[in-house]
Amino acid sequence: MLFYTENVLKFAFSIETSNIDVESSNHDDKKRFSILGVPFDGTTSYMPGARFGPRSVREASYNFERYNLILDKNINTKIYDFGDLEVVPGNFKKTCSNLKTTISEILDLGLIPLTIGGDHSISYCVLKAIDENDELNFQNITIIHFDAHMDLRNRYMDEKYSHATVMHRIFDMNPKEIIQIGVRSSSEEEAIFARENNLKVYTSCDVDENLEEIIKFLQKIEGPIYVTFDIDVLDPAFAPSVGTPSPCGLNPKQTEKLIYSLKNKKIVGFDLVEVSSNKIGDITSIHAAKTIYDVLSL
Ligand SMILES: [Mn+2]
Repeated sequence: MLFYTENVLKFAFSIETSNIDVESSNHDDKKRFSILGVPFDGTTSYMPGARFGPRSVREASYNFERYNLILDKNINTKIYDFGDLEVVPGNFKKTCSNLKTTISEILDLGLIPLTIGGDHSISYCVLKAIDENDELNFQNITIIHFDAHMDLRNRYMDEKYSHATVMHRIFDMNPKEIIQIGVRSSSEEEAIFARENNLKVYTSCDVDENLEEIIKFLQKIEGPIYVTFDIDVLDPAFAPSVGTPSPCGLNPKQTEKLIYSLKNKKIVGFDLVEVSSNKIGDITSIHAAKTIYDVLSL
């Protein structure tokens, strides 16, 4: 790339993907991220369009400065944007297989996968690759799940793999703990499942009333963390372009504080899903890009 040029098809701050050295991301000073878009919305049940998420979020990423004033820090980690996964529209199984293979390759390069969806079903495939990686012990990983929905159904419309079942599939893989934040919509069956299986659930009301307590809880987490962030955790006033909007959600100051509470934590992966913006300047994409920016700034 020439000086004074930028490639808006790649996330802001990313660098050339050629000549990546294989090295470990285990030490914070060597923290390096990959970005991969997954333009798949084959399991969406209400508002389709998450296939446009990766493109819209990348475009919106150019709104932000390399210097994060709030954290008094420059984004100086290496970020490689590999573009979008080759998906098979309408076919979760084939798309998931491609995604798992690609994430495995990214992990072998010693990069932390940062995935832009796509509907929420894709998070399972990213975590499946992490589960199969020899260097990461899945049973030690804490999953932090930002979402309006629990996504804990065992099956949804008789489908095992869906945006609505993804957290049940991840639970089945036996992570150390699942923490849900911002939820406000679930079936009774999901609420009972969460209770019986000791999932830590902070509803959107809990965030309103006890934000500082939740932040303290997150700061105490030990060991590796994977974050799956459904943009519909934000109130539809801030994120209207989503697959399944749900009112009375979080505001961006709250999610910002919650993400910043993960400073100094060992994040082994992050995904941001369900953005279905399809126009430049869409507020949902801007908040999604901001969230990724916050993670890159940590
Ligand atoms: Mn959701």
